[in-house]
Amino acid sequence: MRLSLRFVLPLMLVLWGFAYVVTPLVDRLTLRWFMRDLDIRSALIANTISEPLFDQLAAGRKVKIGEFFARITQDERLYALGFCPTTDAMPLASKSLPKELRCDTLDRWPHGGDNQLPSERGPLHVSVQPLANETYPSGRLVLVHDLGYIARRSEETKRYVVYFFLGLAAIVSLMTVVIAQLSWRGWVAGIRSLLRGEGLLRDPGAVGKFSVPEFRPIARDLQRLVQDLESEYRARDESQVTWTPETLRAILHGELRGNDVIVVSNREPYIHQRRGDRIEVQRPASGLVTALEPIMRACSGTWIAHGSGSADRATVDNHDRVAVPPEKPTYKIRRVWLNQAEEAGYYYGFANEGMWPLCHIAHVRPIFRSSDWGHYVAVNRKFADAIVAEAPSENPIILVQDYHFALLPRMVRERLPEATVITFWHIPWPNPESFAICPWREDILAGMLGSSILGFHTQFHCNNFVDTVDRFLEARVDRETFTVSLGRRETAVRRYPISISWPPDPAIVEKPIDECVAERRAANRLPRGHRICIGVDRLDYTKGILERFRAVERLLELNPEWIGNFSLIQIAAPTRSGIEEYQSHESQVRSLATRINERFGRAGPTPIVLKVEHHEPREVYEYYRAADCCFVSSLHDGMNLVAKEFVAARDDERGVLILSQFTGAARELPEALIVNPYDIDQCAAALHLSLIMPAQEQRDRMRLMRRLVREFNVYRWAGRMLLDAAAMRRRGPLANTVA
Ligand code: ADQ
Repeated sequence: MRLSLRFVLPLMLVLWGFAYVVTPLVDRLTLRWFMRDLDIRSALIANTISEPLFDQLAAGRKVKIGEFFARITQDERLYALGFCPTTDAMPLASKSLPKELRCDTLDRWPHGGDNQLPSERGPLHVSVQPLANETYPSGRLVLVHDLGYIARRSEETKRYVVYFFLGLAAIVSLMTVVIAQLSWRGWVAGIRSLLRGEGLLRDPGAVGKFSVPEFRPIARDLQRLVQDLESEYRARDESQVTWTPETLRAILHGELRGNDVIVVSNREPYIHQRRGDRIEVQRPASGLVTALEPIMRACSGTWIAHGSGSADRATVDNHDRVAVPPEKPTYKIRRVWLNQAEEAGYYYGFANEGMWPLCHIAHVRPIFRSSDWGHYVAVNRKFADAIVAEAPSENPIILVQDYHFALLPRMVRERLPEATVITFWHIPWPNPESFAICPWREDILAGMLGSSILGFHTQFHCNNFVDTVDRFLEARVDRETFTVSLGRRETAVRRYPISISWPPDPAIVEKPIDECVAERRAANRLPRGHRICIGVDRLDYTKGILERFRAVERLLELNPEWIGNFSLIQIAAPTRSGIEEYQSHESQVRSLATRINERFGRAGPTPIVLKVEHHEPREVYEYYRAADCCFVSSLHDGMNLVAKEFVAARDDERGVLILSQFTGAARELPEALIVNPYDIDQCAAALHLSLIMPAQEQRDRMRLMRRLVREFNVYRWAGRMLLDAAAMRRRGPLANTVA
């Protein structure tokens, strides 16, 4: 459409110009030229015939003059000829002389004028030339030319001009199209690359070869200048940017030229479950899914994940794909199927009994079985196959998620060397001594170093990773740029603190706070005025649920006024229940809750309300909005999104966040009451403080935390990674050319 407009518009413009401007102009010009020619010609004829004419007149042979004139007018253009010896005589003329031309009316035809005379055979031109001697001092010669040939020639000229202009129009239109294409693609890219110094560095197409060595220093300076300008611009720009799905889309389409993104994670964002003869869609309780789902909605593309739902196979197409979100599909899930042995070995075994406790250091021993490792390797390869099959090009952007896929980056790099692989590690990275106990530590590190960018939530985890590589691999570690080079590939290790989408979905925060408080109290049979603290976690031993309960117990010991007036509502999503350690943790959590409730809850509401079940986000947010405080007591947590969700839910700027110092979130939210979850007395004091904190102080703290979550939302998290990936892709060719 755009192309045809570019072509047709100039064409129409030129034709319009031809019809209304050029044609009349050409007509007027040619007529004037011909008139001038005819006057000159007439003067010439007059000169030529003056002598024979006067000879005839002197000899008195007036009759012969008619014949003489008739012979001359056999010429194609000269139509008639006449001579007026005096002003009142009859003209001596050829028979064709029009009757209107009489000797007494010749003054009407001034010399050099536009002397046209209409006739039956078309317009005629009249020229009156003085032709005198002593005998006829006022003699005049009348020459009548046929203007028909002018019209014929003018038509012919016009025809050629039409051809000329049509040709010109076609050329102009084509050139417009070509220039438009060139200017947007080639020229702009060319100028950009020249600005970056590429043009000076190498022959086009001859990657790695220098054609103009003497320009190299200039090119390098130019490059540095452009890089400085770019980073300055970006730094300035980022501080002013409001990060939204649109910003993210703009980055994707502008900086990355609309490249489709492939996300790979173990957990899928939508699970289809069979309930009787119905199929239900479930959203899993997972921080990773919470963070990445809004990104995929913004960017579209493909999300590759394990199809774990009982109705997952029934809902995919022939290519194992399903479009989601179900209410308004914007991207697709490509499901990878695992058999029971694979799931047991890769997911429950190596990932969750080995890597998870290894990285969290939460006093649960990692278990490493070689059979689990075998499945872990095989499943990583299976996902690598899926990525290669789904890749839309040779150099896609692949976002690999988490500790389930430590080997995947390298496997993908071997198959798609031009791909940009961004790996994000959602859990902590331990110190080298702790990591050292893993029997396959070198394989895991080398696998991760297949990434172009490796992201962690905090700088502390980046440092730990780089220290670990330095200790166990023959790799070059550059601590200034925070890059690791293994073989010929370089991996940038970067901090990207994850977050949640902002603003929160209006549908989950629409219910007024008062209603949320009333409904949640009623649902849990708690009286009016009863104070509530909320805990929201997967039922995982790293989340410090036992420590949280102990803090409640201590609060009631130290401040008995809260007995019967306060409850901790613990929403605990069942997780990894196939693992023994998790089963034992769940029973510990249940029995501790029972013991504390028996101790303090006999007379009225129990101090701990334990709800071991999955809740939909809307209900979780209602709890956040109904609570006086939210207690996050993780023993170790990469970030912890519950803390950020609680802040986002409190648009009334009330409520207190109690936050473990061992979460990544604690580094971003110092206005929370920061606690050591192992210090039970400190946690009890924080609980007490949260219940008596003045409204103004709650507001001051909440306002600062809300500002941070708004600015550093999940779109910024993804946007920063994609911008770094884009910069890396731009620098890629240069990195090979400049030593
Ligand atoms: P998780 O360990 O899953 O994430 P977290 O960041 O707290 O932990 O996210 C949990 C998510 O699940 C939240 O969105 C929460 O609302 C939801 N959720 C928890 N319990 C629920 C329940 N009972 N019902 C419904 N929803 C529930 C991992 C890392 C974290 C890191 C995230 C993201 O362990 O440190 O913050 O990835 O990178």
